[in-house]
Amino acid sequence: MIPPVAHLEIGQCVFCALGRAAAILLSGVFLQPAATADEPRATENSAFTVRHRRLADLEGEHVAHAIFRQTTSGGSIVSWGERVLEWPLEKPQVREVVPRLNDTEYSNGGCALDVDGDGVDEIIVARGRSRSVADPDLFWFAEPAPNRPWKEHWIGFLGKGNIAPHDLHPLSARRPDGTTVRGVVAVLDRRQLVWYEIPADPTGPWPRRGIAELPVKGQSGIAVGDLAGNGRPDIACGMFWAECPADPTREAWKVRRFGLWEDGGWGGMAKLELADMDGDGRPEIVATKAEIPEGRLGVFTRDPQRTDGPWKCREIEAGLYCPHSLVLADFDGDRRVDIIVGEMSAGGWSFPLNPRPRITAYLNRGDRPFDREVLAQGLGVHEMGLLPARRDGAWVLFAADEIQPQKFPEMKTHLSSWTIVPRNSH
Ligand SMILES: [Ca+2]
Ligand SMILES: [Ca+2]
Ligand SMILES: [Ca+2]
Repeated sequence: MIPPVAHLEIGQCVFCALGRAAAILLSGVFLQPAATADEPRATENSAFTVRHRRLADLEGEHVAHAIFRQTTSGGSIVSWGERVLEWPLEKPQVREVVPRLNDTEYSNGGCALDVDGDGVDEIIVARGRSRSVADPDLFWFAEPAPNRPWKEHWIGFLGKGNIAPHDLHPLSARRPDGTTVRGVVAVLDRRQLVWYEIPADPTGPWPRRGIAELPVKGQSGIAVGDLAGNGRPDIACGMFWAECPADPTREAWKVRRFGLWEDGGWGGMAKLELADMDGDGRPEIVATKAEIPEGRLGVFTRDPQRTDGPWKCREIEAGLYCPHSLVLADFDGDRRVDIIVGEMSAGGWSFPLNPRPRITAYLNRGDRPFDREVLAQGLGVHEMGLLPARRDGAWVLFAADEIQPQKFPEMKTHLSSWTIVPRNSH
């Protein structure tokens, strides 16, 4: 049994729903000022106050990923690993929406996407055998009506072996005839970039297309955006990016390297996000070395004089432990995009336990060094997410840690949220 969620103070937040012109009023997770030992004490120099709330204790259950989903009533947090769970934001008590199935588990990579265009997000994720998600199939899961059991739809067989997508992301591109192709891009076996197109009848199999085999294995992390500056959705993965051609369904995608992180094969296992960090109108690639101790955080900027060469890397931090969480937004409201990074308690390989995993904000000060502030300490996070922006200027992060019971049987899974309130908003 999962204990019920602790008391939550329900607040109001406003955000733009996918594809909707009007903002929607959403009852959000807005937490009572119940400080825990996990939060560094705010000082008069702190940019934020932070309120932590444990949403669920899941004991030894494996949670690979938690994500925000747009629902009919506003939004929810959805997690997957051994099964699929959901916490509606207006009443954040856990619901099992897809039960366990025989010795199968769900992939790290997955996304929320409105597959059928009704304004409500479905979940797209792979399922395969055992914790390694071997021989995976890709599915989308839909809630047919509020509080009804979810329905499973098969998309396709991804392939044999331990190739489950570490990352999977929505991808939408225009064809030369003006029509739009919608679907998802996934990285298989940390090397193969493939995409699946939503067909006219999304309940049937989805056509699959290869995008590229990356030149080096061990690449992960996906971010999608216009990196070439021609309005098309390019795909960054690991230390490479694939340039979307004029006809994304018929022409070849060109793969280039943007970063030189190697680290004996670990450096390409990144977490990536895109944003215009310097305000020049072009996106940068923000990256962490997600899977290793001594992980780095850097901002990669394309050199307009060397369009084919590696991008300039501005290193922001070194010495992070498995920084497998990276979110970008203007957290302090000064119109510059800031960075929040979260560390894990234990990576998936032979590394020691991290006794004090941190969630750290890096506040963008333009040409001056980023201001650094530890927001929380003591609970690891993996694939941390961010709820949609609120009108009151506060932000809500949420995440579970990924336990490694084969090495550290005492590790337990928790789902938590952290409300961070900029001091200058009050
Ligand atoms: Ca939908
Ligand atoms: Ca820029
Ligand atoms: Ca800022």
